[in-house]
Amino acid sequence: MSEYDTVSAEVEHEDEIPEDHPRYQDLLTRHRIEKGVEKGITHLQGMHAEGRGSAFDYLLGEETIPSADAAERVAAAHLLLADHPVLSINGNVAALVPGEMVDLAEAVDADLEVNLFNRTPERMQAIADHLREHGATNVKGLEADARIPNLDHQRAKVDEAGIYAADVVLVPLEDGDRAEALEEMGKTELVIDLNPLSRSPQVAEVPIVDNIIRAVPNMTDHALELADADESELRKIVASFDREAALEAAEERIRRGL
Ligand code: PTJ
Repeated sequence: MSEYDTVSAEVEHEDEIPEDHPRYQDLLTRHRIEKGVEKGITHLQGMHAEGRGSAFDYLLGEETIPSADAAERVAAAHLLLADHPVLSINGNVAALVPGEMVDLAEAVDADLEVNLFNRTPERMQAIADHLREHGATNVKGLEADARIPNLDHQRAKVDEAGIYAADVVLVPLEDGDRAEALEEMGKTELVIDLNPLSRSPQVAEVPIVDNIIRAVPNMTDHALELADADESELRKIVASFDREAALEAAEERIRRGL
């Protein structure tokens, strides 16, 4: 199939997208976001976010670059070392990688917490149900009995026993001010974002510049591989990470294809 062959926009199920299509991952991603909007999980703005991500992914070569793979291993080590790790879920994350987030949570013994920019009770419930359909047993975020300080919008609403109490938080696909506020609370932040210049990866302890569709399963693989590692080995992996170098490597790849 050539890059210019098309796939019908009327694809009902993702199995209908041919895996040998040169833009398979992009088509799959678009399809999942579209279904997410239809199911009331993903906000319409999530489509814009997806379009931005897709452009960066195209420039990255739609592959996990070596610096991102290294960051995913470091992120797995952080999650394994944490006392209380939490994986934050928004409408794009829920549509793109629901089962994969459940698998990662299981591998590192983390909580899943729904946290939305465009928060409505209906979307909160739809996302929690969607995660449960994909195997989640305990979904946090609906209580919203605590607030992230210095943040004056809906994303400040968190569970006291979840993100509020977490020491390590995975923050995928968002625009930055919550990432900054969480950092001010002293939490270790792991950020997945295809745009290395976005505020969230810029403030993250571990910026992961990769498509979430590839990043999350790869983090789970690293976590399973590191499951028997002792604490000193995990600490060595964490200490060896250079966040500036990881951001520069991603920017170089995007700007110059290097
Ligand atoms: O579900 P809600 O209500 O919480 O809203 C979620 C969105 C995504 C709409 C909201 O957080 C938002 O507007 O985010 P931004 O500001 O568009 O930022 C999203 C970031 O994610 C951008 O930097 C994109 O490049 C990046 N991104 C988009 N798709 C992917 C991605 N990064 C990794 N993998 C992707 N598939």
